[in-house]
Amino acid sequence: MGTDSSQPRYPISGGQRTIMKLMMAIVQAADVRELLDTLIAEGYRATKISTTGGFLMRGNATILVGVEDEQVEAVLAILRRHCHPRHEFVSPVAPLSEAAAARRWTQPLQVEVGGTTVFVLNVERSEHL
Ligand code: 2BA
Ligand code: 2BA
Repeated sequence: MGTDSSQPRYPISGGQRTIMKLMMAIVQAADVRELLDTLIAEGYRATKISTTGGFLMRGNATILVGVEDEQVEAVLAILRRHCHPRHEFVSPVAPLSEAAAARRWTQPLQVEVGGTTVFVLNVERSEHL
């Protein structure tokens, strides 16, 4: 990674933090553990929110990582490494969303889920209070 993970990525004490981007990554449940372990081992801070995919209505996770601008690419590289695309078969009797169910499938449908969908948002201000 070329960074020294023994150094904090931003001041640990209270006050204003230098986070400039909030990365929101929607990841499959199977990838969460390894991904979080790696992020923390590499010295990033992260928060996991349990979420549900609107189409398949299956549990997934949204990982929030607040970082400095120049760390975005490194976190994307970690996400690429740990979030694996998988093919899922969706049975017509599965509890799909109403919109999906309205298509009235009679055959199992194959969808490719992930690796991950990532949103990178600008952060106006970040405080540790
Ligand atoms: P789900 O909404 O449960 O979608 C699971 C997978 O089903 C998707 O994988 C995609 O392959 C397929 N799919 C979703 N909507 C579809 C549709 N209207 N028609 C046909 N196939 C459809 P991914 O695209 O990899 O998305 C995985 C999960 O990431 C999604 O779960 C959702 O929770 C989230 N996600 C993806 N794109 C998003 C977005 N633009 N905004 C918010 N969440 C998103
Ligand atoms: P705090 O820094 O007050 O963070 C509390 C919780 O806020 C974190 O829980 C995490 O869920 C979220 N959080 C903080 N900064 C974040 C960021 N940049 N991006 C996304 N989420 C963020 P935990 O991860 O369980 O951490 C609990 C406490 O452990 C932290 O309190 C901090 O005092 C300490 N800590 C966390 N990571 C550390 C590290 N790498 N080195 C030393 N101490 C750490």
